[in-house]
Amino acid sequence: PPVIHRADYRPPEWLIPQIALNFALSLDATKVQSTLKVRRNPAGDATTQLRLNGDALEAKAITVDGHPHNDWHMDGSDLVIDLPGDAHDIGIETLIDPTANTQLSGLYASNGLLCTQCEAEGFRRITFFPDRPDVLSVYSVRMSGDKAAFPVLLSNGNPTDSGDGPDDTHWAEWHDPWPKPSYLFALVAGDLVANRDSFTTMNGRKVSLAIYVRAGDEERTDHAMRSLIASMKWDEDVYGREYDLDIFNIVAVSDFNAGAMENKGLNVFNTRYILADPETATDGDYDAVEGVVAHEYFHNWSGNRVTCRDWFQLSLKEGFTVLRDQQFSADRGSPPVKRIEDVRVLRAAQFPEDSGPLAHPIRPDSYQEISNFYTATVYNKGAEVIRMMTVLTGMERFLKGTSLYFDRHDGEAATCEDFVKAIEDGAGIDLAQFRRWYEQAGTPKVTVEMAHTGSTVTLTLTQTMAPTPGQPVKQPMVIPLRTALFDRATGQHHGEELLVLDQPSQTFTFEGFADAPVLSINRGFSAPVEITAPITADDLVFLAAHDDDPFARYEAMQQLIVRHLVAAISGTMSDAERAAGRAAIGDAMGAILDDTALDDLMRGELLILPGEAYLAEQLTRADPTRIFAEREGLKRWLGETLKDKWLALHDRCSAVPYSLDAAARGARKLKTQALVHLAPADPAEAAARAKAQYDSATNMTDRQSALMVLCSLSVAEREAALADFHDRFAGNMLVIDKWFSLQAGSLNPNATEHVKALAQHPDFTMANPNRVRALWMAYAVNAQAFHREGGEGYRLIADLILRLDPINANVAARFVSSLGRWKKVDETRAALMRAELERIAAAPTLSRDVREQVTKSLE
Ligand code: HT7
Ligand code: ZN
Repeated sequence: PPVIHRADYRPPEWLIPQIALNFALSLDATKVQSTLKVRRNPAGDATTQLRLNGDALEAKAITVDGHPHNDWHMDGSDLVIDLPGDAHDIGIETLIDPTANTQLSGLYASNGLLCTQCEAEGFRRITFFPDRPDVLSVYSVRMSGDKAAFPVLLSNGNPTDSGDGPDDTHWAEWHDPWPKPSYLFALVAGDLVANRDSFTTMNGRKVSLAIYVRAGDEERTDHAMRSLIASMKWDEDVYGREYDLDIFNIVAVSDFNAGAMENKGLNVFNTRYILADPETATDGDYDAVEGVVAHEYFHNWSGNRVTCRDWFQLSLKEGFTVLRDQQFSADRGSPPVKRIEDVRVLRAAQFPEDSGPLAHPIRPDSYQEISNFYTATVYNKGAEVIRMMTVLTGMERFLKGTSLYFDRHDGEAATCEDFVKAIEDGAGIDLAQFRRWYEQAGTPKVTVEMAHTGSTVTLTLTQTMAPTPGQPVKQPMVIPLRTALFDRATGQHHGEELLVLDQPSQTFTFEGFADAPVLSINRGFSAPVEITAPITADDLVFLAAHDDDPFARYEAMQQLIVRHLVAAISGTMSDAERAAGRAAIGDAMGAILDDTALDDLMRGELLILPGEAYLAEQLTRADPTRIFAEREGLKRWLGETLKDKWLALHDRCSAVPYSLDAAARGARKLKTQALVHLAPADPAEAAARAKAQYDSATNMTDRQSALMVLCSLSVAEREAALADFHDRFAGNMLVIDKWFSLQAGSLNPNATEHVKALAQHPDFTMANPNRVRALWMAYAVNAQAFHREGGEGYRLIADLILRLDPINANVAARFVSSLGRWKKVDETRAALMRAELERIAAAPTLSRDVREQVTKSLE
């Protein structure tokens, strides 16, 4: 497959200032008549040919300036039309079958509903068009169809007219005044009901809001509506961004490849990120709904008003919008807890990407299939890179930069370089060297040495970065590290400083320390780097108890446990060292459990053990089942040693009534932590408590965590609870997804057998991405099951990829990275994983999506 290079960008040869689309809707044969106003681009290369992208389309009839036109040919799947002049009106008719569209890209059918997904290259599956984000057009849409099947007809912008047609049909017309790229086009037609509200903008525009769902689901949309209204207000208050149409519609669909889509004025969502009520959604689900609703809304400015010049600039909209949604959620809840959660996601999902075969910079240099670049690197590391700008400038100056960016590039298709330049100009900062964050893949490692002589402390910071595919040598990055030095005696520090490391190695000195201080570095996770620092276990215990930066407290606790587990996994630990390491962790956790000054949400964070993926990152190569066993062993030991505290905690928190406030959410989080630690230590006690919690649960958080614990145990209560859960929520797709993932992600030693049986369950289907992810993604990240001896887990995932690829290549390709981690595991497993990748590579037909990921994973 051809490789597309960032350096090869050329401006479009033709512009399409206007497009009129006419859809005659039907589930299996939708006729699309497209009329394009095309104008030669003075800035583009001269050509007499107009190339329009298509994918699985056939051109039925082509006109130029109203006359049938025969001077055209197909080049692969593209339509190439010979044009004599500089300005023409082109007419093209296509016929598409939405029901046959299992890829869920373009126009597809979902339970009788018609909807579109055009990012990144789905519009070319609807009609022939220059399907690239730097071609911006004003869209007028007319659609007609059966009134009973499609009572609701929606598109971008504002409704302009509607009426009845012949034979029980009706029609509607929509006009979007804002020029937009084709990836933001949307159409939805179906039988939907709306939850309606309104929002008045800062300049008095009254915006009608609607969230469309299937009848019966509308009661579960209030949280999404509250989140939308809060997002609209927050973007005005913080970034000065006002909404720009009279209506804002959201539609929730159950078949969707991703989380949601920011189409102009008509966001389309996976139901998972809209529907929430206490009985069916966990606290985590509530947060996810709030975050994704905000994310898509914020795209109205960071993505839609200012869009991307080409797909290499994806992080321009995604990294920035993730940062904006993270800032919003932090303001809505607890900033430190949100920061910890975001860092946990980065370490679990992005750090492994950066150290694996698919590593790429946040602005990639080349791709074969752009869908493969909607990654944690582009999204989450992209957000971290922009967050570092806020660390360097302060929020006030950063916002001057973003205002300049929005003003300067409003209505344009911009680049990451445009963004950086606007921050430089608006915030008054030089980001010349900082730009390397856009260029270089990999997670920098910073090693700290500390010396204390007289009253002077010297910190020597050294940065290194391992080679990544295509980048054997790295240049030094700009790494802003918020740092404090604590006096052991007073428990106070001498004021936080920002150390900016921009050389391979640099020394910083501090005066006024009679004794050697305790180092607290990368506070708030000010830079997305790995730190190795001379902080003893005692000092980590000190910081875990005393650091005034909540993130640093969490980090100290994590480091204390990471160091212990890494030594244990590496087999370099004596029994005495193991006992001493455990004792230090036990004491620190005991203190956290007893600390009355801590709120429960934060306490919950401090008690969570580092994840297996992050532990694996600390090791060059390791047996994943050993990581699992050591982590479980520590958990069991903590369960036994602190048993009375866990029991008391579970009792205390069980008495807190359900509400969505922070205290009640904190209590629920702690109940889970208590059960999780008790389960390996005293399975009978944990099972009894989990069963009682399950039976009396008034909400999904309590019910799900109790079921998770029961699921992990081989106890009689397990089967009964699973059967009850399935019966109780039969027909609720999102909750049945939980039923699948709880079993597939379970610590239960028989998880692989359970997964094989679940794949045959009547509720399982390969046609629904949520269901596929619920079963198979949960399994692929379940290390003890996926990596079990003999390679059965690898075979199951390879089989899945091969079967799913022809149905939904986009979703299939996302499973490849689990097999691509072979260099990080022991050699026996590595060989088995490689063999499965080779088996996939040898398949006679593979999508571009899977082929790219498999080929790169084998290199
Ligand atoms: N901008 C949206 C991306 C998206 C997507 C990408 C590939 C395939 C399907 C997709 N659906 C939505 C989501 C977002 O980041 O807001
Ligand atoms: Zn996004």
